[in-house]
Amino acid sequence: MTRAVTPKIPEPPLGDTSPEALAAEILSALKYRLGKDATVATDYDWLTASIKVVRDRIVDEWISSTKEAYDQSAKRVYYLSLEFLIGRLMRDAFSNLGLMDAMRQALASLGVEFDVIARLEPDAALGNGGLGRLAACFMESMATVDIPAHGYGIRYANGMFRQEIHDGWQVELPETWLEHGNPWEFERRERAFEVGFGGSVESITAPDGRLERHVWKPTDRVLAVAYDTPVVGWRGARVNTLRLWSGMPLDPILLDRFNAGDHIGALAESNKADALSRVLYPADSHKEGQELRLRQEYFFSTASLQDILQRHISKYGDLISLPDKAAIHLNDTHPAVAVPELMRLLMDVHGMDFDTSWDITRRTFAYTNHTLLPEALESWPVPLFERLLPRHMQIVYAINAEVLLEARATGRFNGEQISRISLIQENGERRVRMGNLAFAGSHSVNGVSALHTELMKETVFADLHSLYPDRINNKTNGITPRRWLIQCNPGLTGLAREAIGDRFLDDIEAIRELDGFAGDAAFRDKFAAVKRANKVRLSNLVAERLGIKVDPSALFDIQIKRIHEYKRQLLNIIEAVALYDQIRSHPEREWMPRVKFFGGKAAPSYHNAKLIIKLANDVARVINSDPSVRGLLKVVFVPNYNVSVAEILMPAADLSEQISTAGMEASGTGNMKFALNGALTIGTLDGANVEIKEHVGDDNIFIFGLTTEEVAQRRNSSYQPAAVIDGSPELKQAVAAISSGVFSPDDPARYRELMDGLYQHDWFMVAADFDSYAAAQRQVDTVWRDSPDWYARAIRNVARVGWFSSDRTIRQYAKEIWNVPA
Ligand code: 26V
Repeated sequence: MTRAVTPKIPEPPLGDTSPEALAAEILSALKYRLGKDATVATDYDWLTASIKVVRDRIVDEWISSTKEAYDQSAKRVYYLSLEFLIGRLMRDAFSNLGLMDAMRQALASLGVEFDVIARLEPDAALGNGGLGRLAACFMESMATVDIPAHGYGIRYANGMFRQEIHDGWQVELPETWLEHGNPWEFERRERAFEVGFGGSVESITAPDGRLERHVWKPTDRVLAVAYDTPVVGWRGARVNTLRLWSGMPLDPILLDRFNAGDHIGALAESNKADALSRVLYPADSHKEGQELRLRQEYFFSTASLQDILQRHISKYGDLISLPDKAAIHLNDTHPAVAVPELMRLLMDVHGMDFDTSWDITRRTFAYTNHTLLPEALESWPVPLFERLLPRHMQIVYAINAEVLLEARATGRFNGEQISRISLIQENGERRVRMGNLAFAGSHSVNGVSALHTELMKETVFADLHSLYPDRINNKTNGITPRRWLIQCNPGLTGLAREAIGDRFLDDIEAIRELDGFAGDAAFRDKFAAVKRANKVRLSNLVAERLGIKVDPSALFDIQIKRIHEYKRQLLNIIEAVALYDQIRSHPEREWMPRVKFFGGKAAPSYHNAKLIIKLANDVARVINSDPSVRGLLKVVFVPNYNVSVAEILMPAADLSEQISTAGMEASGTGNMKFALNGALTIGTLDGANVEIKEHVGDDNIFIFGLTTEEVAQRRNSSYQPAAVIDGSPELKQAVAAISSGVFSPDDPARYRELMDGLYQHDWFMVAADFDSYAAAQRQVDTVWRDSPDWYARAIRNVARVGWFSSDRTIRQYAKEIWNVPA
């Protein structure tokens, strides 16, 4: 007799998602994973248990996403980035899986408030700014548009520093985000690769005297161990992997000796393995040429490549098909050493010849450039490169010979041009140019906005572009609408759903349908109410944390980004000072109340950036406490700007400050986040502002200042800032006030040099753009006064910037660079 087998009913991918079931699982996680019960659980325990419950649900889809890609022999994308500025993951994962409401209820039934534990989750701040945040948006979008992708980076024990403001000055403190463990990650002890440094290269010759191959014999060796974090796409579409490497000594007994180190410089000289993954270099577009940085770059590049090659070989047997099955993306030049490393692995380990290896390498890599600032273009002194990576130095020379041969063969380049194409900078100290190396080793080189891409062709890469005219292409940046609208602005999301339905949740460009509501008075009122609620939330936070009272009905004018002279926070502060002066000298005029918010970190070694932070705080103190201002102007510096702080500031903004010197901001992505949340932009024709203007329309953005060409012209034709300053009474007055110590009575000379810099060279054209900026600000006031008109413009901004979604950007990368379906 045969027994009837009850067919197994397949579980829905997420299992039972009722609040009751989730509550039971949370209790069980608390008990069996943390060894606690509800009576003794701390808020951190509830957080950890909740994450574990949701992570469990993710694992099935994760395994199946990975397996499916394997079974279908799908081409995979490998995104190599030294930075992933992720922020918190809980809201992201819960919301993308559609578990937000159920988890909220489940926790409430256990007496736990979701928002309270959500605030305890530390930000994963493994990045400095735009470049790192872009990598995080890309990871989420790749999972959303269903691309099998792996991010590769470093699991820094200390990510971006925590900024405190002491007496107006930035103080940097280490951020220990792993203090309470990281419930998202899976440690993969077995996924470990050896990484070598230093030593020498041996040439092996065949019996007939022919050179057979090179063998690198490194002296220092460490292990790179993988830690995996699942990345969930929208509606759980796919779960990809972010694999971060951690340094470990080859010999585990050494571990005890590793706990003492503290300072980057001291650690760099030692061969302590965990130094490699201890700190993120806290510099953004600012030179920090340290040996440890190059070690970090090689460490994560080789570990990632070894991992990729091992996966490829286990599936396909050999490496000839690598370019058909793997697209390896270099996020800036930080992983550019992967180019000679792949060459080394192909030639020295897998026995291929140079030509085949070079062909495979170039067809596999693609490179994105994120900045044209000369001081941020990476290059390494040849002696350092040679000492740490002697075999790679040889390979770089060999690649260079190949490239220069090709260039000379065209007969189109003179000596000067050839020297600019060279991977080695020869004048002065000899250095390896990482940009040229990445360019030469890739089949695609892209910029991050239309303007930036054109400037790449005309400036840094002009000669390489002439040699390889098909290589440079544009991929305008984007942001993930899940984090930057749906999660951070539930009020606006709800309002949009009411008005146009849910389609925009899956296809953000459908938010365009809101455009028709700009003329609808009832909708505008609701929109204004949502904005106000977001401003109230920010006001409460500022009152609580900084003791500053701001009026939510004032115009919220916000500039948040890394502090850098080219981003021109100084222009904004000087305008605040000028406005302060105007308000006091013309009390009869009808001033529109405004709050100027600033936020951002300065590189610890960047003197002027730190001074600008102090100035913002000094100006804030004076203006905020002056009764003659009658509350019409307030200045607030929000400390420790990070992803989570941005999530509160973006939805509360009326005005977005994007005021970099034209030609200097590669793209900007904050500009997109603000517009999507209903702020109007005041900005220069720089980076993606140009394209934002095209999308929102000239009437819905405030453009001012010199164009890129005009900046270049001025710089070339003896720009005289002193004459400009003397010719602008408002500017002159403001500069004089700052310079003479009005805002720094305790140290009147504090800003003398900073202001003298404006008089003497003003490289960033603060003076040249001041009058135009101030006029644009008064235009802002005029529009703000007509509130219905303002909100109509704000609604049009929301409706028209769906294109700046990282889903769109990623689809373009997929189609035009990686050749993968999306
Ligand atoms: C450079 C350096 C050089 C010294 C060591 C540390 C370090 C770290 C990062 C960088 C590169 C900074 C480049 C960067 O973040 N660029 C930004 O990229 C954004 C995304 O494409 C873009 O929106 C911003 O305009 C651009 O400034």
